[in-house]
Amino acid sequence: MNTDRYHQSEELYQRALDVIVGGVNSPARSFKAVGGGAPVFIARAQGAYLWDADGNRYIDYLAAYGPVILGHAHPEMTEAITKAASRGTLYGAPTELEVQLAERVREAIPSMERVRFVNSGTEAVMTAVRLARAATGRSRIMKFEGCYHGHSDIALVKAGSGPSTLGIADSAGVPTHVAADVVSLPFNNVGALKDALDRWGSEVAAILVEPVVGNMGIVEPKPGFLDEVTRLMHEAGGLVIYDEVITAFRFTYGGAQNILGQSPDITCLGKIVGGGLALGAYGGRRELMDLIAPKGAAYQAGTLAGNPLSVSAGLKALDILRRPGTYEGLEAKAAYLAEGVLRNAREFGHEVQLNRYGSGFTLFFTGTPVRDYTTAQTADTGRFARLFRGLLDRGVHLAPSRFEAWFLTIAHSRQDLDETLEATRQVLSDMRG
Ligand code: KE4
Repeated sequence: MNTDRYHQSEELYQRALDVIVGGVNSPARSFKAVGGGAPVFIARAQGAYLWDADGNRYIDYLAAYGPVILGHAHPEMTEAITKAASRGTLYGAPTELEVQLAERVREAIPSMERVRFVNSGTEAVMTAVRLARAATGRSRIMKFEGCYHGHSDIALVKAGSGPSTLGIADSAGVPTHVAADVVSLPFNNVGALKDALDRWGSEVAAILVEPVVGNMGIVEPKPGFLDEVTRLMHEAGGLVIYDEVITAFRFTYGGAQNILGQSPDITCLGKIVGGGLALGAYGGRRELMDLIAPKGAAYQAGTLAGNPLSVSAGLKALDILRRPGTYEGLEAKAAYLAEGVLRNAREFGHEVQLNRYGSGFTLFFTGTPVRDYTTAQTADTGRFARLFRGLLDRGVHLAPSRFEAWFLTIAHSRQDLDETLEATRQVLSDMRG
């Protein structure tokens, strides 16, 4: 690491290590998966840019793992949050704002006939699983290897994102009887699901699905796969939970389910729907959701659930994202950048796969098409780390993991993309051989 360039980050990292475990509040932010050492500590952000504590500017494709689709400190967002804060940030009582956001979410994602707001994607998924167990009277949960659904116990069995990146497929501290309730399956493999349901179909409460996977890198469902998942699960008496924490409002003004023609029993939201503040949501058919307290017996609560500050940010985010041309513009930027990155990689003889879906893409250093976690794991960690570091030194910030995506925002300009392509070209040229 070029310590002059990163001197303040190095200093801050040493201070952080003395008081925050691993120096970070989320393992995903550690640079462990890209050779270790100090992550860059960010001092401020604006539009498509981050500035670190040393004053270095970065074109940002991390986008805080997806939520920052509007770019940083969007002026209308800053105004909305400031105004909301001036009215008090938390009442512990219902507000019209959360009704408005719930109505907007349902209008965008009709399968969410009833909605509940929580504070994170983890909470949304954790509660959706509890709801599915309450609705079916069953406890077994199925999920797909390499997918990540937050850090609740049931989710941390063969998880994606951080745990995969850090090689912690099953987290310490998850009781064996909890892990035993979870069946992990290969994504895009109907046969494996059929076999699992032949064995456990009568015990299964639900299956967790990232409809377009973001946590093993971007991986699309094969044609017909999601239809089969729903058909087989319903035949077995289980429910389908779509984890749209990354995908909701990322690819369209709604969920990936809208694009893919799906209608899951329960949907989980996070990231973008909170406009960059702490907000998650889950929702589904009325008769299912009515099982949640105070109407039903399944409990979910939270001091900050649906708080007016986060909800105000969420409403403003949806206002801006709803404007005509938003998603077409994001898609065009991502296509332009992805094609350029792929062209550069091939020009210098790198064996790569590039999976793009809408405004997110992942470059895998492998000659194997990436369709599931097994094939995603063939991506070379060392080469990704060299790309990551080389781009960081040239002012481009990706997620520090081969299992994440490059995310575009409405703030990225053509010049940003061209600067990124020049930096990528230089790094991929240096990486030859
Ligand atoms: P949060 O609890 O981090 O808000 O959401 C958990 C979650 C649930 N479902 C999906 C599909 C997710 O991708 C996530 C969180 N994503 C990771 C990165 N892919 C967040 C990064 C981090 O944990 O710091």
